[in-house]
Amino acid sequence: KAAAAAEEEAPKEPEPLDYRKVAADIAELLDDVDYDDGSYGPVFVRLAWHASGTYNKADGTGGSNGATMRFGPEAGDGANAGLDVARNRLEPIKAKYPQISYADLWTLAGVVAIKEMGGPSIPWKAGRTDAVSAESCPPQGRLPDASKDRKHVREVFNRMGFDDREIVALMGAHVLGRCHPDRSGYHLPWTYNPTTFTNAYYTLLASEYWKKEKNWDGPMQYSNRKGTGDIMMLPTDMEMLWDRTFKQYVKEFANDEQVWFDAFSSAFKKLIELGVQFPAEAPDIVLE
Ligand code: ZEM
Repeated sequence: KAAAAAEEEAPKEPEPLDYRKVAADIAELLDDVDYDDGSYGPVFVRLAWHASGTYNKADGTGGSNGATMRFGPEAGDGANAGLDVARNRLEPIKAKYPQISYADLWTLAGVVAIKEMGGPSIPWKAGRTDAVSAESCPPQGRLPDASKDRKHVREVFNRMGFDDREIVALMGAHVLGRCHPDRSGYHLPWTYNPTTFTNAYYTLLASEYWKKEKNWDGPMQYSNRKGTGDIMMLPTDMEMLWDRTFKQYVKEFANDEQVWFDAFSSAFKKLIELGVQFPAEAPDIVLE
């Protein structure tokens, strides 16, 4: 009798997911002495950026919603080379919390990584859903090409809806991580502390003497002469210095790290929310 009564009870609503717990588990996955500079943080940030940076505000296609990088056309895009490392690292989190969408997981991982590496707490909210097939993949060629000039950089970021100051603010993420010859073809990190979120990208860009790197058979890039020639800038990074308007913002962010944290925080939040229709009740979660 008791068993029959229990059977008649309505199935329990699934517990709402505690995203702070998910975030804490992601944070545990960051450090690994055997990987790169000791942290998966930089590649998590690149994953969140590439998942989002395909957005086209003119027709609403692309963006983080859908997590379409799981599918062949986008996973195999040369621009995304190496991001399988980040996606695979996050699989145990998806296995532990099957309720979370990949689209939410990848963007949350970027936010957690920035916070854990000493950056701002970027408010994040849940509500992205996963696409079911490759048909939702955006066309290739929407992500920026590092060998190109300011015109290309503006075209790509204006297409997403970013202005000049937001472009320069986002670019400071290159304080993190490094280039990998087997991923992009470039090499070296941008800064001397590539797992710490500081405004060093701007201070180095503005203060070092940058020269085309000699004795390098990869794609043309810049390296510093004043230092030991062990940090780099991409051609698109140099445009931040060569374009008068971009350069004003480089100086602004080099002079005041807090001003940059604020500008980066709002631009990154905007980036990972492009094209997403969040449920009306979705609260912003701010990690401590
Ligand atoms: Zn990057 N980025 N990026 N970027 N990026 C690389 C690495 C990283 C450009 C680009 O071509 C490259 C933004 C903007 C732009 C990160 C974050 C953000 C690499 C090296 C290249 C070539 C990849 C490799 O070899 O592993 C271009 C052309 C950009 C705009 C014009 C924005 C915006 C970012 C975030 C807000 C990060 C964190 C990395 C380091 C990844 C790692 O694995 O260390």
